[in-house]
Order: sequence, then C-alpha cells, then structure tokens
Amino acid sequence: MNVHAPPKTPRYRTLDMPGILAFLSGLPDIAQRLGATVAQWTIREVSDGNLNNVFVVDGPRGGVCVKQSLPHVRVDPSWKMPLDRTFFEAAYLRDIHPLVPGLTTRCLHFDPDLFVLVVESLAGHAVYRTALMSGVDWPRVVPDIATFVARATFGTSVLSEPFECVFDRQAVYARNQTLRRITLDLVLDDPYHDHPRNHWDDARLDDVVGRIRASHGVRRAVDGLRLRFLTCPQALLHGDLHTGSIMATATDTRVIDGEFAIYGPIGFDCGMFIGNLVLRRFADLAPDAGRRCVADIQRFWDTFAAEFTRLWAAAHPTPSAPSGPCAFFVPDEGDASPGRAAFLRAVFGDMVGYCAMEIIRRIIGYAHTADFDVIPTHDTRTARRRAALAFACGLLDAHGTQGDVEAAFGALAREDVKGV
Ligand code: SR1
Ligand code: MG
Repeated sequence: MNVHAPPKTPRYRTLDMPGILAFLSGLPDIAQRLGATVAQWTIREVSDGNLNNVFVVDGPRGGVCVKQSLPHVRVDPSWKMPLDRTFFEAAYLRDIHPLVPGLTTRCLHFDPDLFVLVVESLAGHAVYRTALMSGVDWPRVVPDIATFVARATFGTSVLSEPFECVFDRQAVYARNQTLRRITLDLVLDDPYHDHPRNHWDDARLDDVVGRIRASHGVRRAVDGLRLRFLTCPQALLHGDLHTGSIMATATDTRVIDGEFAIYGPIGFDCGMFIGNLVLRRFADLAPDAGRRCVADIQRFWDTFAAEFTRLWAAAHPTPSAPSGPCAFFVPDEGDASPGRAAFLRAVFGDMVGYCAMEIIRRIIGYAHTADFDVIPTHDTRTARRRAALAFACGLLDAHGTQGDVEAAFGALAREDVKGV
C-alpha cells in the first residue's frame, strides 16, 4: 500500500463490535498476534477523544487497538468530517516510529477503504491526563516526551535529511487540511472573538476573557503565532500533543493519536504539551503543584534542547556525506554554536506562545479538558480557571520577552499566582 497518497474511492462503513472482530479475523498477521480464533477474542470500546471510534481487542496471545474514522466528529454527529484522518495517523506512525521506537506504538495495519488503523495495544498503560488527575507522580514521562519531540521533529527536518526527502513528506501532510483547519480555528482563532463554538460555564470568567480579547499585546502575539503555524514548516509535528495523547506507566511512555500530523513550527508540539502541564497545575489543589510544574517545564525544556542539540551536532555534514542534511559553513561549535542557539531561542518563543493559546482554548474554546472537573466546588473551579486564563494572558502579553523557563513560568511556583 502506498501510504503517501490519500485513498480516493473508499467502500466505507462504520464497524460495530462484531464487525471489528470479523474484520480482524480476516487479517492473518493480526489474528496470529491475538492467538486462537475469533471466538476466544474479547472486545471493548475505549473511545476517549473527540473524533474517532476506538476499540481494544484481546486474545489469548496478545492484544491490539483498533481505531476507525467516522464521517463526523464523534462527540458531535452534526459536525461532518472527511474520513482521511486515520490515513494521516498511519503515515505519521510509519514516518516517526523508526525515530522514536520505544516512545510510540507500531502501526500494524491500515485499511484504506474502511479507514481502520490497527496498532499495538498498550496493556497496563493509562491515559496520562487521567493518571495525573488521580495524583500519580511518574518522573519519566516529562523527559520521555521531550526526547520524543526532539527526535521526531529533528529527524523529519532538513537538519537531518536532504531537502528533497523532507519536501516530499511535506507534500503528503499538506493534504491533512481538515485537521489543520480544526487547529487553526479551535486553538488559534475562535477563543479570541465571539464564536458559537466557544463556551464557559460561569459569567465570572467574562471579564478575564474580555481582557484577553482587548489586549493589543495578546492580539499581536496571536497574529504572529497563527502566521508561524501556517508558514513555518520546520518539522513533522504530532499536532495535538496534549496529555490525553500520551499513554504511560511509571516506567514507560507512549505517544498516540497522531492524526493531526502536519509540518509546522517545532514549538507547537512543545507548547501543547507544557500547556497541559500548566492546566494541571491550576487544577491541582496541592500546595506544591506550582513548584512541581515549573520543575517539569524546566526538565522538559532542558531535555528537549540537549537532545535536539546532540542530534544536530551529530548530523553535521562530512566530506564523505556532503549532500545529507542542510550544510552549514561554520564548523560545529558544540553547544556554543550561535546558529543553533538562535534556532532554539525561536523554538522556545513558539513554545511559550502556543502553551498560552492551548491553556486559553481549553478553558473558553470548544474542546475543554477534564482537569478542572475534579475540583469539588464550583467557586474554586471558577477561581482556578480565572487564574489560568490570567496567567496565559500574561504569557501572550509579554510574548517574545521571556528568555528562559524561569522568566516565563517562574510565577507558577508562587501560591498567589494571579489569584490562586
Ligand atoms: C473537533 S476536535 C476538537 C479537539 O479534539 C482533538 O483532540 C483536538 O485537540 C481538537 O482540537
Ligand atoms: Mg486525539
């Protein structure tokens, strides 16, 4: 199968659970992985995201996870949508799995007529957002995600490959227009003006929403970040790297749900992830939540920057391989390389900006997260959301002036941050 051209003539039908089992029993490799015969397999629905049906199938020998695109948004059947998102997820997994083999899942099968994707099942893993809400402390996850982003983005950029390979791949993901449109609208646009998709359940947020929308600094930053999202194809992004796109245990971390994969600015993936850590910080009533959050963001950035720098230094063209990645005139200067430092400064600025935009859209946009739902009283929920919005507003107002993690996020460690 050519994973580099979206299929054109699908003979599509939405599969129910017996349909999924029948479909899998017709795939010899998958049937062998599950073991015995279909009569011994069990199936359960685990759909958790907004878009697709997801099932886990277990057999005596092993399990698989099956994901099927629907012709609409799963949580809103009136919102019609093309089916090709599992195609892009399959392509993403095939492109990045060699770069991050232990940090994602393997694509086992993709059916271009049914838009069904079959991947390894992650028995024993929890959705990281759910695990965080239950109070786990899994110190491996943050550096693992930093390593994932560094390797997956570096390895799909012109810093590591001849531009011809990169541009061919960009052409594939340029077709993922439906999901790029969703991100452009839901994350980078709708929250900044009145739109019927926006919602929040408490008029006590109105004034802070008004302040966000009225601020010139915010509007300037948002314009710049929207433009970079569309015009800065640095690397292949996951495109939706929130804590619900991560499955983890205390010792193992896997990134899932790559259907939003597109070429874009590397700081977008970084910002999505740390934006969700900051949401968690504001939803967490423990007194040390802020200090832990700043430490996590620092660890994320340090690990990302170190791994990206290491890969870049190792990829420098040599006389025996002069036409590999994009060549540089200045010889490798290690960590002191001014070119590399400037590149990483720009990634840092993008990370801060997209982090703020992720926080804002998760509180006042279309797709909220469950983080705040566990706060016992309505008043505290509102106060924490207000504080998160005010903090994100400050990040955007000062966008471009924050040179490091402490300058951008240090205030999170203070118990009184913007009213908490
Ligand atoms: C209609 S889709 C809404 C959101 O769900 C996905 O997980 C993305 O985060 C998207 O923005
Ligand atoms: Mg998802």
